[in-house]
Amino acid sequence: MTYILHSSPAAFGVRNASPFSLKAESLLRLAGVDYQRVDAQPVKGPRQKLPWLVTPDGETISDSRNILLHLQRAEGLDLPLAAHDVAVRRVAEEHLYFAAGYFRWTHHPDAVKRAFLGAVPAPLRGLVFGMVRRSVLKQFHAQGIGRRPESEILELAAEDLSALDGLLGEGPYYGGEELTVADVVVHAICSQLDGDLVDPLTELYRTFPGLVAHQARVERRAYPLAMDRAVQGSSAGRDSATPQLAAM
Ligand SMILES: N[C@@H](CCC(=O)N[C@@H](CS)C(=O)NCC(=O)O)C(=O)O
Repeated sequence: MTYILHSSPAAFGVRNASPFSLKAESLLRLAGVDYQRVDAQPVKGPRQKLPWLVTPDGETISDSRNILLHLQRAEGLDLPLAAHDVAVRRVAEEHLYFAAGYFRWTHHPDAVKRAFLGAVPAPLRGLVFGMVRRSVLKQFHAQGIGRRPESEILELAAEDLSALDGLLGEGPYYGGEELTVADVVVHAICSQLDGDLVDPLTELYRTFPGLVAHQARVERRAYPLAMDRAVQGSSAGRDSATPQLAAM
């Protein structure tokens, strides 16, 4: 009776290199259910996006929000909404996410290719990656972030981070003493900012010590075992070797 999470691999010092997949994985951990991770390509998913989840009954659930709803309904996941939960999630997932993606895909295409398309045979890899990258850059253009100079993207990201930091306040969580959905979402995005491939954003992110501490706090809640936290290069596990986690 195991869930199968189709998601990104661990890469760039992040346990799961897609924030939406990392969010889904944290939710599975917090729900306390058994799951296996499978590295997958978005194009194979029902909505051509990662993540998707196959339940022990064989039901396929796309979208991290639907995964949340399923775990709340079917597994009794007890994760309330913070007062400004939706606002926090939208800033993180519908804006800051694109800024992080922009730097990753424009500054580090070779590393992205290795991480996401390592399983594609070498002669085809460049071709496939070219197609995928063009489609991703088109999304950045359509969303708007891809039309801005980098200085402006950084200004907007600073606004996002400042808003997330302000709403967190003294914390320790967005729900005060209570862990909420917003915490899991912010952790998932900030873990990507803390990774290796979004350089100017990483520097910016680290000027928000409240968010950095929050990321580590949520990491400890969702991945409490020392071995769980050992992801090379991430602030959560800098002192440990890279483990093989789930299906990473
Ligand atoms: N709303 C979706 C967003 C999922 C999403 O954007 N996933 C990205 C990876 S982080 C993806 O699969 N992108 C591939 C593409 O757009 O082609 C969710 O919450 O699961």
